[in-house]
Amino acid sequence: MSLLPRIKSPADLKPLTRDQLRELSAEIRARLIDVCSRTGGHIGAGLGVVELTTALHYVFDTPRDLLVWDVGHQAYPHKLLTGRDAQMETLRQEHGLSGFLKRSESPYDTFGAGHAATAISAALGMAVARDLHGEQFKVVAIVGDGALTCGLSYEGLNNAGASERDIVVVLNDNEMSIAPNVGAISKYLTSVQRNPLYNRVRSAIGAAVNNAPGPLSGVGTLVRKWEESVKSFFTPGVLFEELGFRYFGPIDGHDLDALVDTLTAVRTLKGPRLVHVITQKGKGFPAGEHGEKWHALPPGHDPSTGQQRTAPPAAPKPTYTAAFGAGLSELGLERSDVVAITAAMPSGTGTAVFAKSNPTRFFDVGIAEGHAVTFAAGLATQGIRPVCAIYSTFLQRAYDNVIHDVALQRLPVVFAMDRAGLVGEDGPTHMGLYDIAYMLAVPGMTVTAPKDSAEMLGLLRAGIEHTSGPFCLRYPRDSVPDVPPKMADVPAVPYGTWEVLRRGSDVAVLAVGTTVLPALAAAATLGAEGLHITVVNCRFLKPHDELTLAAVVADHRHLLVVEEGTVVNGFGAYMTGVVAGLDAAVRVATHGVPDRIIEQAPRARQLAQVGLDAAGIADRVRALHESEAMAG
Ligand SMILES: Cc1ncc(C[n+]2csc(CCOP(=O)(O)OP(=O)(O)O)c2C)c(N)n1
Repeated sequence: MSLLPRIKSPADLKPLTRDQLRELSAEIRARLIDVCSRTGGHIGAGLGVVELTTALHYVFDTPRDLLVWDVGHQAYPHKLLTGRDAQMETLRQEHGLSGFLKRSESPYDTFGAGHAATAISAALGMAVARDLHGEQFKVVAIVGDGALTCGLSYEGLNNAGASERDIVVVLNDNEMSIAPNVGAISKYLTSVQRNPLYNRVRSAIGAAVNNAPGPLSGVGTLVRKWEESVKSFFTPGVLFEELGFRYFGPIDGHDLDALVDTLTAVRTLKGPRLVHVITQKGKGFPAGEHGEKWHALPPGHDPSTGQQRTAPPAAPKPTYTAAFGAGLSELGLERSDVVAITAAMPSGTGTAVFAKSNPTRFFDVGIAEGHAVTFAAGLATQGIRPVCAIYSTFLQRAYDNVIHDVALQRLPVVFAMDRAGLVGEDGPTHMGLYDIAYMLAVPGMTVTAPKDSAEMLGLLRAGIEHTSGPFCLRYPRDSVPDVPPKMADVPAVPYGTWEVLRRGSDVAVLAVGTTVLPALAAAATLGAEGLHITVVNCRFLKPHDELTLAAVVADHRHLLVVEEGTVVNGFGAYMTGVVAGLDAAVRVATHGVPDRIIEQAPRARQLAQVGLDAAGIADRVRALHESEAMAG
C-alpha cells in the first residue's frame, strides 16, 4: 500500500494522475477486503463502487460539494477516502465507525442513511437550501437500481425533474438489490443495457465525440443533437429525460477514465442530470464476484472462500428468521390460501424457503414496504391469507398502509416483524424498537410476541386462523432458545391468552417476548434471596388476557412490565392505563428500552446496557421491592 495512507482527505486525490487513481482504487479494494475479513460488514456494495467513489471525490470538491449516498452500506470506500482509514478496524463495533452514514461521524457524511431511497429527496432539499442561501456548490445523490423499486425515489425524481435545480443523480446499476433486483424498471434498465444495437450506436457516438476537436463540452451542436435523438430512441435515458433529467450513460462504473471524463463534463452543466453507471456488486472479492452471497459477511471470514475461519459450534442454534422461514414454508404446503410477501428481503426474512416450496405464492415486491402492505390488503379482500414478512424497522415506512388499507377495513393480514428489538451492529437506523408502540395504537390490530420459536410458530398459526382483522408477531435478531418444532406439530396459541410461568407474591413481572426467559432467570435468582416473583408471559399484548390480569392484580401490589421496545407508549404504558382502571392502588412500573438513541454494539451488550438481561431485570425488581418496603 503506498497511495492510500497518503490520502488524508479528498483534497489529496487532486494531484494524482489517472494511473495513480487506478492504483489507489486497487489499494482501496484490497484494504476493504482485508479489513472486512476481521470486522465483517456490507462488503459487496462497497466493492462495487470503488472506482465510482474515487472518481466522485476526485471530480467534485467535497465536502463543499455534497455527496448524498443512498442506504449508506456502500460507503466504506467513501469512509476510506474521507479521513477514516485509521478507524476502519472499528467498523460496526461499539464506539466505532458506523456501517452506514452518520452526520455526527464526518462532515463528508452529508445525510444519515440506513433505510433505502432517501437520497434524491434529501439531495433536492439541499439543492433548494443552497439556492435559497444564494450559494454555489453541487449536490450529487448516489442511488442503486434497487432504490428505484421504491416509490420514494420517484417522488424525489418527480419533484427534482420539474424543479430545474442544479442536481446530479448517479444511478449505480448493478442489477442487484440484496437479492437480484425485481420489477419492470429493473428489466427495462437491463434490456437497454444489453441491447446490441444500442451498443453499436454508442460506439459510433464515442468515435464521433473522440474525433471532435476540443473537450466533450465543445462537441459540435450537430453531434450532440444527434446523440440526444439517438439516445431517446435507444437508451434508458428516455424515461429519465421525460422526468426532466438530462441523461448520461450507461457508462462502465469500473472504468476510471470514463467515470472521470463523464463526471467532469456533467459537473460543468446545470439543471437535473442523471448519470447511469453500470457496476458489479462484490467486484474483486477473492472468493468470486457473487453479489448476494457477499452482500454482508460476519467478522472473521476468509476472503478467499467467504467462509468463517473459526468453525461454528457443532450444533448451532438456528435463528428466529430460519425457524420462521421453515415454519411458514410448511404452512404454505398445508394451506393453499397462504401467500408470503417480502420487500426485497427474501433471505433476510427467511421467506426464500417459502419461495422454494411454494413458488407461485411468493412475492418479492422490491424495496416497497408501503406497496407490500397495500398489495397484501388487496389479496386479503379476495380471501387469500397474506403473510407480510418485513423487518420491524422497515415496516415503519408502511404505517399509513397498515392503518388505512388494512386495519380500517379489518383485513386479515399477518405481519411478521423480524429484527424486532435491539439489532446489534447495524445500529440506530435498523433498531426495531418502535413496533410495539406503533402497533398497539392501531385499532383492531392483534399484537403478539413469542418467548421462543415454538410459540412463534403457534402465534403464526393463530394469526392465520384469525380472520376478523390484522395480526402481528414480533421476534428478534437472535438465535432461538429452544429447538424449533415442525409446524405440523404446533397448535395455534389460544387467542388472547397469557401464561403464568411462575407464581410468587411480592412483585408480578409481566414479560413480553424475548424478556420472558430472562425474567424467569431473574425470578430464580431473586427466589434464592427470598423474594417471590410471579412471571407472566404476555404473548398477546393486544387484546390482553383480562382474566389472568385481573387475577394478577388481585394478588399483587406491584407489577413490573418488561419489554424489548421503547418505553414510551409501549406495553408498559398500555398496561398502566388498563391496571389503573382495575385497581388504582396497584402500582405499575415499566422497564423497556429508554427513550434515547441506542448506538451499535453486540446485541447482548445492548440488552445488558438497558437492563433487559436477567441481571438487569433482577436489579429493577429488587429496587422496586425496596422502594415499596420503604414506602410501606
Ligand atoms: C426501506 C428499506 N428496506 C429494505 C432495506 C434493506 N436493504 C438494504 S440494501 C438493500 C438493497 C439496495 O439495493 P440498491 O439500492 O441497488 O443498492 P446496492 O446494494 O446495489 O448498492 C436493501 C433491500 C433498506 N435498507 N431500507
